[in-house]
Amino acid sequence: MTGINYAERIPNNVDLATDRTLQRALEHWQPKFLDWWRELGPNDFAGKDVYLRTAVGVDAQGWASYGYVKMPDYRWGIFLADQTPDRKIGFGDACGQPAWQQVPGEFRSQFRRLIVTQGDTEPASVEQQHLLGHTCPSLYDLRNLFQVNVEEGRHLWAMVYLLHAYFGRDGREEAEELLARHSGDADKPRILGTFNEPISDWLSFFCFTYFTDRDGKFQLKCLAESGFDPLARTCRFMLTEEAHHMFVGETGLGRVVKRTLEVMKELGTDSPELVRRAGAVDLPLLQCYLNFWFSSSLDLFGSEVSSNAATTFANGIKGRPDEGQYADHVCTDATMVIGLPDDAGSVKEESVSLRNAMNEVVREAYAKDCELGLRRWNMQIQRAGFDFRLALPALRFRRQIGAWAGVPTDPQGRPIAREAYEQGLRDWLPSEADRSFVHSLMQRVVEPGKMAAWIAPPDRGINNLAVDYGYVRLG
Ligand code: BYC
Repeated sequence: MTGINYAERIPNNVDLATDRTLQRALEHWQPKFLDWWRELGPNDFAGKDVYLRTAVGVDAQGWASYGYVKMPDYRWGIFLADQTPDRKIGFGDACGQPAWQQVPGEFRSQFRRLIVTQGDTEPASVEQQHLLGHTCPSLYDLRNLFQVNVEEGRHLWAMVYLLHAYFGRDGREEAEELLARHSGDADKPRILGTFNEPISDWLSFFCFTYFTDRDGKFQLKCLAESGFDPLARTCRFMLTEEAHHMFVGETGLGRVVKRTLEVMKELGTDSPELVRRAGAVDLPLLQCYLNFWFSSSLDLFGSEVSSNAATTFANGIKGRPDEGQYADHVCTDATMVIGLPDDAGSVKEESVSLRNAMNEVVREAYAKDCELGLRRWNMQIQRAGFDFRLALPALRFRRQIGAWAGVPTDPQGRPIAREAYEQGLRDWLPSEADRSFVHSLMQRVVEPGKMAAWIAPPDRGINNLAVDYGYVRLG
């Protein structure tokens, strides 16, 4: 089943042609998707050739081919990872029973809700990045933005396929709604908070692909464990594509740090003001951006104590990332100690059932993964001979969802007075002046191989090509 059929209107490896009703329904949705892409996808670049990768198989090796494509001609399709023969459900009350090939009726609405939430984030991110192409720091980066965008479009297809194939009329209606909600729309916003935040500069884009796409990685890993096999297989293949998005974020931020350190060395100072005057992103400013996007992305894991999370785990709907690494897959008796705010403005430790704490388990694993990049960047800073250290704020900082929502803490997670918090936010988050400074750096650079002054070139190009390759033909 690894081969993808590109002869059909909708490329797929699910034998779509054998189900005419489903095929027709998806072919009916396809032009609406294309209309949405033209309106809210990358603005103004529809006629340009972009050096993109396209999936040609679903096995981990050699799954992609590269070539110039005009984005509206990208072959969005339906690609599921190969079926694991005799796969068993790996967690929850049905642990050890055969995985489901259809949605069990009693879990239908829970599955629908998760698939819709997952699906909603994909077009949302494309909408958030609608205008970014105009201020690209290089052709290399422009191409990476577009690669991320077309693949988020494909991830939307992945969820729409599940809705159409397994949820009947409700599913078709939900698929329409995925194109009707829009990021930041006052009346019909996207479902999750972070996906309504504007991404109007490239520093935000790199933070988003570092932090928010990494939430994607963890949520997809949870769903890749699902007892509903088509969902698990879809997510497994999405994870293959997702890795590049996090690469864009990690290397993007690493290149910002590198350039800033070069400027600091040239100037012989770490003065933020002088670094800014020299046209680079000072490290305290980068720290503010990290604070903003990390704390926003933490909310995407839901509440620390969640009956939804307990139910989806118990029912075999959503597992933990890499569920196989745990010894206990049922977790009926296990507990977890969680720090919660108490009435006296302090922290109380509470032992809660592990099933109810599943969101926190995943959030903690995510935060650990986020640390890795910071360690690398701090090494760069240390090697350059500067004292500054970047740090992630605590999991409780600036939360809008869960037990810590609206509870004022400092970036170390210590509860503080509201006034001190409001005052502190001016230093901890990007201010209006910071954002306008970052916007002032966003000058478009499109000569092959050239980079904007605030970012270092990448170590290597795409698919073994040179950094100065013409990744997007703008002529
Ligand atoms: N903003 O018990 P609770 C990606 C809602 S990113 C607004 O606390 P639960 C990507 C929640 O929906 C991955 N609302 O949490 C990245 C619920 O509402 P309802 C996306 C929020 O349900 C970059 C209520 O609060 N995938 O792929 O255990 C680019 C109480 O819920 C938020 C998924 O998220 C929020 N931040 O878990 C492109 C996977 N957080 O239903 C793509 C699917 C919670 O009571 N989703 N709420 O009205 C899920 O697994 C779960 O829905 C959540 C929340 C993890 C989001």
